[in-house]
Amino acid sequence: MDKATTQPPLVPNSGQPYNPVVTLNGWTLPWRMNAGVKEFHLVAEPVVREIAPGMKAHLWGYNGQSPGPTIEVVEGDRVRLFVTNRLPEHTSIHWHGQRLPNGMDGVAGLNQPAIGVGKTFVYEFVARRPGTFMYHPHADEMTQMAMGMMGFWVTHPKGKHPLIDPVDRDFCFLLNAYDIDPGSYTPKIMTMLNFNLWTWNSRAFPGIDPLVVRKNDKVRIRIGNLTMTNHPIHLHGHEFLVTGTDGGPTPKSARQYEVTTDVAVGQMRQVDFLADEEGDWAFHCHKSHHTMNAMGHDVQTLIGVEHRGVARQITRLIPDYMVMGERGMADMAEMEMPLPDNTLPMMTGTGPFGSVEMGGMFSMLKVRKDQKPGDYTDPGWYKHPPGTIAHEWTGPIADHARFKSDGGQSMPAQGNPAAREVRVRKPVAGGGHAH
Ligand SMILES: [Cu+2]
Repeated sequence: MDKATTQPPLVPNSGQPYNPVVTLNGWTLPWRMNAGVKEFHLVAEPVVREIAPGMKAHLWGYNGQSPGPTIEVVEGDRVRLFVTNRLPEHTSIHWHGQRLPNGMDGVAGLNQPAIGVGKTFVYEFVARRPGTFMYHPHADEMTQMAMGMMGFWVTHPKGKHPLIDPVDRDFCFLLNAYDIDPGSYTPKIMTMLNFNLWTWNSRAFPGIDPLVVRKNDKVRIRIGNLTMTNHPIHLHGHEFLVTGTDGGPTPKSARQYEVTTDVAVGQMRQVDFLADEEGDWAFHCHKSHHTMNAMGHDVQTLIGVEHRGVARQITRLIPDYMVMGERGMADMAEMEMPLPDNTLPMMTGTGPFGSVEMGGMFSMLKVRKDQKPGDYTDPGWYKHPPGTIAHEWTGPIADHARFKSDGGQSMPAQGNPAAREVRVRKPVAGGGHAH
């Protein structure tokens, strides 16, 4: 694998047949059959991951990438996994969600000795239940997860399953997050909650590929969360059923239609839907800070502040000074603000109607009637039928109902408007924020 784009599904050429998944901005790990055992080889090692065009991160991952490649097996398969450690410290792998012998569960110190630097360990077990799983280290976890060590695992059902319907397209990806200061490359591993890059498979919008489907395809999306917070994942234009969780397929009586499903930390969610509405449908985390990239989280709110005079004085001290947030943050997506090297704009992405003003955990479900079966290539922007786009109204407008608040539309100034206190921090060479 030599690129960060979504690879077509890996159709099995040995072992039991199944319908393979498509890993968003990722790929499936090939295996080798050895006397009826499926053998995989994962190599834990430092990697460089392009988060989106214009930004690369120095991460740790597997087989050259963070997250590692997806592992796909079939219920009942005997699986042998070689794990080689090329990290600067010891590691282990936990097979999150699997039924397996206790000594194969991968918790260093508890179930096995840690895998020392340069060593190879072997794990072996039968993939007993079909479902959606993950793998990640269970040794110096705080560091190794913050550095991007994780991967997806799908166990397909053996033959027909009463609770797992066949689908036309089956996507999977992991939710992950990093704290990488603007202008730098390595995540801050001590960060507990305040991450600044919210990613799917270690990619941020506009670096996340769209999920491309054919109209009337039955679509499945599997999502695993290895960040430190929950993510309400929201799909536009369709309703889906949560058909599977960490514990396997959801009983039919417990399924309900939703347009947002919360994926808590350490959880997996599998959703199914019929893609029967053509268009480019937003698909994203509903926490609005999670659809933004770094830079913006610490900017002061200046909506309603009249500070042109102050800005002129500051500009005399700092020629590059730029007022942000006075009219909202939409300017950020359009203005040519000088950014430190290796830094993504806070809000970005160009659509057919202008800036999308998004970042982080955002992509699109692209539904097209003329998309070929098995074709995952981006069809470009949706061509809307005439008369179906919201547009400017220039005709007469009738009086509209509204609440009349005290003070009209804005609060009257309080206190002495002449007194102002201003704090200025000069931008530092090589990064940092300008306030
Ligand atoms: Cu989120």
